[in-house]
Amino acid sequence: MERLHIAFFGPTNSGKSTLVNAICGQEVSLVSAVPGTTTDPVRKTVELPELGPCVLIDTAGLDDTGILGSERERRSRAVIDETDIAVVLDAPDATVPSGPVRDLIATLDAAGVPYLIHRREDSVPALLQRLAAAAPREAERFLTGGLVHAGSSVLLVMPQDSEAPKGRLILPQVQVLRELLDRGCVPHSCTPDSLQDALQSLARLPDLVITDSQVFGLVERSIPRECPLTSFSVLLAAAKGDIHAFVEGAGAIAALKPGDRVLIAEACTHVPDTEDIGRVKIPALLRKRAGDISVDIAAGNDFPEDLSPYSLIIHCGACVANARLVRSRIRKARLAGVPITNYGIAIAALQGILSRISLP
Ligand SMILES: Nc1nc2c(ncn2[C@@H]2O[C@H](COP(=O)(O)OP(=O)(O)O)[C@@H](O)[C@H]2O)c(=O)[nH]1
Ligand code: SF4
Ligand SMILES: [Mg+2]
Repeated sequence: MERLHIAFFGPTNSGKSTLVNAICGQEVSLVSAVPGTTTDPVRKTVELPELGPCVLIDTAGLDDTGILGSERERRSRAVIDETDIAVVLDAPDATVPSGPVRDLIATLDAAGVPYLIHRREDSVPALLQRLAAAAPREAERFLTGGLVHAGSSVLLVMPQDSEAPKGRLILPQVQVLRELLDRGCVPHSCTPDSLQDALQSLARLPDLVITDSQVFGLVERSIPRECPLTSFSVLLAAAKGDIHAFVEGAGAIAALKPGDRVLIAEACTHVPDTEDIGRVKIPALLRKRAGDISVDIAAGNDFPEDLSPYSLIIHCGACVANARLVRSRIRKARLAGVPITNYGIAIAALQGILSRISLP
């Protein structure tokens, strides 16, 4: 289940950090009467009885230059992209919303982010109740959607190469595995090297094969045509974002030509390694297809304001981000008229096997 992202916005010293701390019942952010104590957004993962699993995001104060001012405010504004619901505070003496708060509200409205106004005299339990009533809740969806049912035999192909973290599986693999168990399916797993052995050990063909997208082509060639095939990133793309927008966006790969610019957008700032899918593998595949294209990387919050230079945006699987963030980026891409796809879909398109993929 996705954590509800609740962000707290307001002028400096309006009491954002105090409120976040009161909700958590512990010191999360440094509270001080000195303006500007909270410089970077501070995230706190909490489980609230009224709201379930949440991420509370305490932001830097809006100052008199409004939300378009400093770098610090730019970072606060990037928070809007991942906000499911905002809590807006104002200066204690404000009787009508101050200029920066009006700007903020206009920005939230434009981004389609619901918000509540909180005043100092309002109690924390009352705020939590209002949040619970107003928070957008997505119907709980399965990553594997209609691709499986109770009793389905599912083969998971999971390379454990140098990119795989030592001693554990990555989150999408763990999530899918857990979901299959919850749904009464029978998951089997192997690495690409042991795929043939795995198939032979099964009494019948699996009802579904889910592979890491990096070895999609190899797996596709190794399993019978009638065996449904998808990838972890396709399942995640469908849960986080808009699979149809991504499939449509992947159509732009065929039109790429030398000199075009492609943006690789990553939702987090992980430390890339020599086999990094977004920084190494996808650019290599694109250049093999389209010649000398240039590739820009935007990590974490550095998603560019101006998307017009790009012929295509390829977003990561967003494993540690929420659906709201990916959807707001899809929205920005649409507004700029730039096609957007994601890693899993792009790789499948580059390998000419997009039509082979079963969508959840
Ligand atoms: N009286 C009163 N003081 C508050 C309240 N909330 C915050 N403050 C005080 O206002 C100052 C700024 O609070 P802080 O939470 O750091 O504001 P932020 O800049 O918006 O994060 C601190 O001295 C707090 O103790 C409140 O509800 N009532
Ligand atoms: S959020 Fe994106 S860039 Fe970060 S680890 Fe997950 S898929 Fe990779
Ligand atoms: Mg603060």
